[in-house]
Amino acid sequence: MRKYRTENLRDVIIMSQSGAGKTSLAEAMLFNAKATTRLGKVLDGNSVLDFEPEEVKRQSSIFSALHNYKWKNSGVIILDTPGDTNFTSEVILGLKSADNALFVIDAIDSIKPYSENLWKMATEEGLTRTCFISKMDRERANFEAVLADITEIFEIKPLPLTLPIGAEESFSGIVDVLKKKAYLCEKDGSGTFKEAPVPSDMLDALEETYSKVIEDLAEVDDALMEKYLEGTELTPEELESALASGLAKGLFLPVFCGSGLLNAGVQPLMDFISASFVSPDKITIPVLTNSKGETRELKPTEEEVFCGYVFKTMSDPYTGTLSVIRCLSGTLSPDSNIYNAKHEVKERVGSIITLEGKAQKPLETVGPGDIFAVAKLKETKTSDTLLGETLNFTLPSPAFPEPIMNMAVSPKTKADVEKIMPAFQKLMDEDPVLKVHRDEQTGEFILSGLGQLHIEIAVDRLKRRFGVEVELKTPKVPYKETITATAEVQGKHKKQTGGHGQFGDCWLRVEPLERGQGFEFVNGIVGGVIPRQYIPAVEKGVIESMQNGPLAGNPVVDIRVTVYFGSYHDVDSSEMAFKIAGSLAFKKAMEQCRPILLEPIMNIAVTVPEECMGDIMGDLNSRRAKIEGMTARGKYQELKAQVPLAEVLTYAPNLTSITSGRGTFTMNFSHLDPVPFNLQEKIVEEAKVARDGK
Ligand SMILES: Nc1nc2c(ncn2[C@@H]2O[C@H](COP(=O)(O)OP(=O)(O)OP(=O)(O)O)[C@@H](O)[C@H]2O)c(=O)[nH]1
Ligand SMILES: [Mg+2]
Repeated sequence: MRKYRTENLRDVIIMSQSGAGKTSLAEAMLFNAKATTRLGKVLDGNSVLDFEPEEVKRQSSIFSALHNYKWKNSGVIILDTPGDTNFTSEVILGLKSADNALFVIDAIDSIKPYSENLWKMATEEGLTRTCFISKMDRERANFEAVLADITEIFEIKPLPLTLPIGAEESFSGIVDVLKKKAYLCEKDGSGTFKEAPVPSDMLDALEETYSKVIEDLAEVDDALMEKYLEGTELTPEELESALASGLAKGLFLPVFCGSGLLNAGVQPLMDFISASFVSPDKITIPVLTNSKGETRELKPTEEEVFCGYVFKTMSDPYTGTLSVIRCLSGTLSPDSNIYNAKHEVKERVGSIITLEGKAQKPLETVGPGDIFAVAKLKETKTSDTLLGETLNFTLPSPAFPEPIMNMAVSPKTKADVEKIMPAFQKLMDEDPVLKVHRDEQTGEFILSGLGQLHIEIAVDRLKRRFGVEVELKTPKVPYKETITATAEVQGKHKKQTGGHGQFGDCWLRVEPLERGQGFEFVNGIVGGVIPRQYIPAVEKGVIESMQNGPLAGNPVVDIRVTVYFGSYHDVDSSEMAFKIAGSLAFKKAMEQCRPILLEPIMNIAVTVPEECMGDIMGDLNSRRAKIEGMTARGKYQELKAQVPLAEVLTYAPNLTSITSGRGTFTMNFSHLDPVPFNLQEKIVEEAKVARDGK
């Protein structure tokens, strides 16, 4: 038996910028439906949705969290998502689990840039969209201003279905526009309300809104429009069906209002979710494809082959790894086999559980629209497609943003060094945007994420979940060294006191090459003054010394080394002796070749709203950037520049603050350039201090 039938299910993702009141609203919905026994509060740390220690500490969501409730014959599964830009991947993946998006916009801050981005994502994903304007009880709450922003920024007609009675301190309830009734709400969080006459000062506004809403609803359907134009009243059934159909087509944005914290104005939204949100049997499942480019279409029915999408992976300290899955078609029961179409392996399903915040409860059978978790799948990762038959067809995977913030992480103890890579692997399984690699030159582990907070949270989890402690540092710049003059020098290694001696003697010419040419070794020996078998040893000596340049210990590049003269000893010469001679000669030559430091120059492309362009240019100029050009992209401008890596190691938080989160950038390596002399002196000095300190 399934918990809810497909047509009665509603899968809802709650999304918007941070702090708008998503979790508080979700808590109120759960409480009203008696899915929880008390109204959880984010600030009190007792929200069932913000249950992870990192979330309690920050009083804000970091991970998407699931719960469900029953309301008027329908089962509603909600996914509360974090509104911080650092945790965008939770939303990108969450969008794959839901059919309906609930935007929570607060009546003070209205629509910030990140909500605008999220709006685009939900629209592209084809979810229905509804809005709840929260915090009507707070100072400076302005319902009308949010409606205006919806029209302008979301570019959709708002359809206010409830209006607030009063605002700020005097907020006392809501008016249901279609029913033309007022409800006064208790402010004790209990969710109780009583019907009251519509306040006289709201009658005009109500009539005006009512006519607009009816007109917008009539536009959904030609037959309705005809009736409306004839002046015939539309029946409640007609209005309800027009609401559902207009919502599904995205013709308008139904708007509710109230306070999540006070649990006021929430029930009309819950009624609407049950009555009008799209159920999982009405959706079109994205077309599945295989490696040959063949396609397969599935229907969202129980009779269809099972198809599930893994939109979340959690490592639970008790259950182990949990794969959280949205069922799109077919059914699945405990103790069965499924096929991972991405990795082409069979997986064994043990028990099937539902997640209610952090609580887990067993489920019998799951079908279309159900969201459930399965423990200990061996090969399954986030974004995989699971099928009921051995078929290699997969659902499209979403694109994730590239991580742009890099930090060096150094393990605190030796034990931590060994645990670090497996622990990172688990973190990356949970969050597909996080990346870790080891920089070959500097030897540092580099952790990359979307911003400072993303990385800090990953490090917190590394410690709490896997007991690995690390320190965060700004990554080192992988400088290189090269030369600007030619030198010819001798390197002689001679130890001939008693017994078998050592003798190697070579003359090297060391010359600069063009940028990017790397390293060339030339054998210019004539007449066998150094026997052929010792030449590779000389080269080896040079290459070894090149790893540790004379200025700051960086690799030396763009040089040609010619061995053109030398001498040997019949008995005492050896490969080792010539290697040492080669190394000695090279080091001596470097002193005479006027070495310089080279730094990586990056291509950077920054996309920002037009009005931020001046600040962005000014900032980049102060970072020694060379601006290359600008192109318009809608309301945004893309600026291309070349900038030294040293200046943009921590560019991400800076860009976020200049553009209030609306800017994005990408960056890749372009070439090496000499470091300006004054900076070179500083870097050389710092390297010397670091070397002497060791
Ligand atoms: N007065 C008032 N405060 C609210 C309301 N809703 C939320 N808050 C407060 O606003 C803050 C943020 O609320 P959350 O529910 O955590 O917001 P969120 O959208 O889940 O935020 P993120 O998880 O960071 O994306 C908390 O301090 C809440 O107590 C409301 O309707 N009225
Ligand atoms: Mg939250």
